Amino acid sequence: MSNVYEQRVNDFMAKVIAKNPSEVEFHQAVHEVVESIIPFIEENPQYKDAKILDRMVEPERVIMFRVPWLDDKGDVQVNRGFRIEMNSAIGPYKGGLRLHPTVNLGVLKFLAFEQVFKNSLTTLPMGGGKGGSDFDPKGKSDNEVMRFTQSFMSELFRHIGPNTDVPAGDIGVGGREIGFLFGQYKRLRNEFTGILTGKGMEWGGSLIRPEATGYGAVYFAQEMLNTRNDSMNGKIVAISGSGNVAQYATEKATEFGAKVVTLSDSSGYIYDPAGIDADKLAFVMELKNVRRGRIKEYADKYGVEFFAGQRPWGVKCDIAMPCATQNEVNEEEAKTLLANGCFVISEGANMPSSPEAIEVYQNAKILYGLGKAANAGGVAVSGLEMSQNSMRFNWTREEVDAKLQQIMKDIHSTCVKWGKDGDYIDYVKGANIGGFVKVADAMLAQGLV
Ligand code: NDP
Ligand code: 2IT
Repeated sequence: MSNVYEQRVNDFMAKVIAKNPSEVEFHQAVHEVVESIIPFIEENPQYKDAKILDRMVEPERVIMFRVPWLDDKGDVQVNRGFRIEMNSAIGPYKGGLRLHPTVNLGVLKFLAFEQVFKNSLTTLPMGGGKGGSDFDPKGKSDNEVMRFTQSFMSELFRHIGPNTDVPAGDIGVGGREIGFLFGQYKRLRNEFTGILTGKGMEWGGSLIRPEATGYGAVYFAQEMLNTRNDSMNGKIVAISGSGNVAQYATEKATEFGAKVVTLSDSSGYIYDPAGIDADKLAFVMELKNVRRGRIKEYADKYGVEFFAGQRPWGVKCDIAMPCATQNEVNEEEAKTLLANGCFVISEGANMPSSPEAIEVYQNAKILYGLGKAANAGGVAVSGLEMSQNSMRFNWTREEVDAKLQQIMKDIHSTCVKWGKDGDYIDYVKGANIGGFVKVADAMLAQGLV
């Protein structure tokens, strides 16, 4: 980047940091985007004159609220709830809810900001939002989770709606939580409408939504490999996490002939050099989704190694798929991955690579599919769930999967269109500019809002 652009980026970031002190994840997400966008808007002054970027880093609305609930002992607990309504230029706010003790305003603003670009890339009419709470679902009973989610929805319901804001799942929010949230909304409003996605099949859900993020991240990896006349077949894959995204990334990668050798949770990772086949994955799904146990049990059951307190990036692999959380790959780990032969990164998680790690990938010109492109399959199928709810109709598994595959191909093409530089495809630049243009043009058309 030229010195002039670098100065502009630094000036812009200084304002963002001064205005949003201590929101370090938000600064990181904005910095990555403005590095791509500032050179672009210098050449496209209509965006610069209308201060589109200054407007995009300011949420349209932030809702913060008290969530009191009773635990099983009868004691009062108090958590903080949030919904960040970031941008509605191209559709209703759309994005997940995260329940994790690390949730705070800065984390959710980073996620909501990323979501604006990601949703634009899907080609579907969805704005960007994110929400959640610092509630920790770990170790809580079903009844405690229900009481918490009912209290959370007792405030959130007045801010959402099928044409206003449509939340979904994220870390700590799966089918169980969406069910409780939906039930409470219906009770409060006396309305059966598509105000959440990720719903159960019996009550307005879409086939393939649970699978969509993980499958989509594998489809995106496959698209990247296609550009080098290569494929997933025969590749060794390291995956982090063992939740929704990691599980279905494992399933699809295995179906495509790859061998997935790691999974993890916040306690450590398992390394299974023989590969996590369908039977072993069924065990993981029961362990994580029903018994809500720890991944270490996999090592005990299958006699493989468990590495306590470590992340899986030291193993030999061709493809790495971080599917747990933000900043879970640092510079050293990125270097280790590359030294061990890894040449494809497809991010199921949001912002899992640190800025220094991204620099390592980019300098080495490996295939780096960043989260807002690679993991957009989840929200894309959420968009398809909204369409099906509006039509009061359901597509088949094959129909939804075909649409998901086409969307991932289209996202890849958008990244190539805006990010191709000679033989190299800069997916960061491609996804950021590709996501930006549609939202920015809509904002220009809608006047000063
Ligand atoms: P889940 O709650 O189903 O699983 C999360 C997994 O990540 C668990 O294995 C969890 O381990 C691990 N994890 C979470 N936080 C940490 C942490 N701080 N350190 C180490 N491990 C951690 O969530 P999802 O699979 O839905 O989400 C995973 C990632 O994918 C997130 O970044 C999310 O934003 C992103 N994403 C999700 C989409 C979706 O549709 N669900 C769509 C697009 C992106 P443990 O159980 O020990 O906490
Ligand atoms: O980060 C994400 O894209 C999600 N958690 C999914 C959002 C959604 O609305 O399906």
